[in-house]
Amino acid sequence: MDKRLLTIQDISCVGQCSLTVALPVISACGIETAILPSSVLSNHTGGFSGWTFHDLTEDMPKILERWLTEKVSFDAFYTGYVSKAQIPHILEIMEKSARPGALRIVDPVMADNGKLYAGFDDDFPQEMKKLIKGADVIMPNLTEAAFLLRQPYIADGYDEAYIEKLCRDLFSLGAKNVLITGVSFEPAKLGVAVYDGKKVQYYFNEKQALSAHGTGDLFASVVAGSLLRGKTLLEAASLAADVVVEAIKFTAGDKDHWYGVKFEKALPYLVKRLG
Ligand code: PXL
Repeated sequence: MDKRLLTIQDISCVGQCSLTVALPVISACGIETAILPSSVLSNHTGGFSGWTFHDLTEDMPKILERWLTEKVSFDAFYTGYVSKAQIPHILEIMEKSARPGALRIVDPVMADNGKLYAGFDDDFPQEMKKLIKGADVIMPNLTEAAFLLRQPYIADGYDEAYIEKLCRDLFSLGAKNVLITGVSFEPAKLGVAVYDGKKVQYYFNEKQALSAHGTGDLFASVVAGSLLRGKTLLEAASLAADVVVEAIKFTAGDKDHWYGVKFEKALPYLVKRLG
């Protein structure tokens, strides 16, 4: 039977993030992708002056009930931008519709650059720990890692010992593998740290001048799709970082395109790299 992944995150109708990235990217990886929209927004909340927000929490148990009647099941779950109230529903979905050995991939989307996103309460990071416990892979950025561990956010000037302690502390929240994004030990390089409970491994690229919205979702989607294609976590993370760099290169220089990255143009590169 072919692998089927369920991704749970919002539809930001415009803005190249969350489901409008995850669905095409994971599909391009050759993986059947089912979606459960957590909410529908007119546009994402990062840089626009406002947005509409339609919450879909109430639909979650009804959708699960239908799926169970139809015997729908999944080989993997990948969660992104969700609300506090949705976490118990998501846990139930993962429990009741998992195929044997199903992967739980959790991107604890909530914050960046030292700040929680608009609409997330201070207690959200502690609720997110419920999804992290039992996850196979978690992918916080440095801000999210700090919020989860109730530590101050350190933007730069840290060393390997700091990152390795973050990895161990996040691992002790109950995730089997930890992937930290946005790691940089020297100004010209940006990369990721991957920890499996034994050793921390790194992958770096040349740092791009443009820091764009939606790159976290692009990264996480490539990781999810590549893992289901049988890549190791370090291979998946390295490919995902390379795809993000490609997408940024297509976007840089277009001032009108401030709201996201042109990931569509990096899809042929992704497909080629996956073979
Ligand atoms: O890219 C993360 C994300 C997802 N969904 C919505 C967002 C954001 C980040 O701001 O606003 C609605």
